[in-house]
Amino acid sequence: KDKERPWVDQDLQDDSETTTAGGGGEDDDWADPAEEEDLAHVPYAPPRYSEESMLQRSTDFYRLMNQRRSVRFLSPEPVPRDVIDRVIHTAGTAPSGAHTEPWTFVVVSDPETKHRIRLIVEEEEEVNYRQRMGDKWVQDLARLRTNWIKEYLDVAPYLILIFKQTYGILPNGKKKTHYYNEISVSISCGILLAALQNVGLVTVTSTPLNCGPQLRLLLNRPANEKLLMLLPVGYPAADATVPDLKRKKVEDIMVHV
Ligand code: IYR
Repeated sequence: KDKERPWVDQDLQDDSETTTAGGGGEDDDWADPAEEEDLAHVPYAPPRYSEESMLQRSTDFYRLMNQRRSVRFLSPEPVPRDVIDRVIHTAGTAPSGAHTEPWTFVVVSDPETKHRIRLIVEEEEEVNYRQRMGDKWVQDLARLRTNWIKEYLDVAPYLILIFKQTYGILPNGKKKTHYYNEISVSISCGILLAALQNVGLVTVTSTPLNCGPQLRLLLNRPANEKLLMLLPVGYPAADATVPDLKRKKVEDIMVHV
């Protein structure tokens, strides 16, 4: 029987684990909280801005982020590796349940590995579009002109695969509970998207249905890691297009009580 796990968001279907797959885990595989060291608390005083400056900065950041679009046509032009490293460093500043930092960012630039990823994703996505998604879902996407052919998986200079760690493994081999790991890693993905936008790179938030286990094995990731998102990253192709979507007005997404 499932143990009670009140930190797992039922709506998110978060599958935080407290036992090994198959339910064979023993309670003594899990770390005792008493093993954690004491933690100092230190003063914190981030910068404070004038109200005028706050308004300007909030508008500047809105304008930057409002230019972000999901781009499916990428340029093969190389991107500095240091920029990718720093953008991922930034994603790792996200808050996480009990500061467990339950994320792994796998950066793929090797053309052979990118191609293997493409073959896995396209094979599954063809089944998704033809069968698993159903007519309604496929029709809802028709105007976005997406399909199972994912050229960007070969073309993009980098693929970033974001894995959530459903539990951690301490140096002594014991398991550590990763509270709210799905929403924690989702927040880090949001920060990653903002960091990419900030340097003029583009991506598309792809969530390849049914590809997680094969991609995990291809990339030699351990069983506690589950694929959450796959981001092809690069400059947009010179002839890139995007659907002419509009965003909701702030009045339509906000209620003030
Ligand atoms: N994962 C598929 C299908 C897809 C689903 C949604 I919801 C989208 O907004 C876009 C695509 C794909 O990547 O094509």
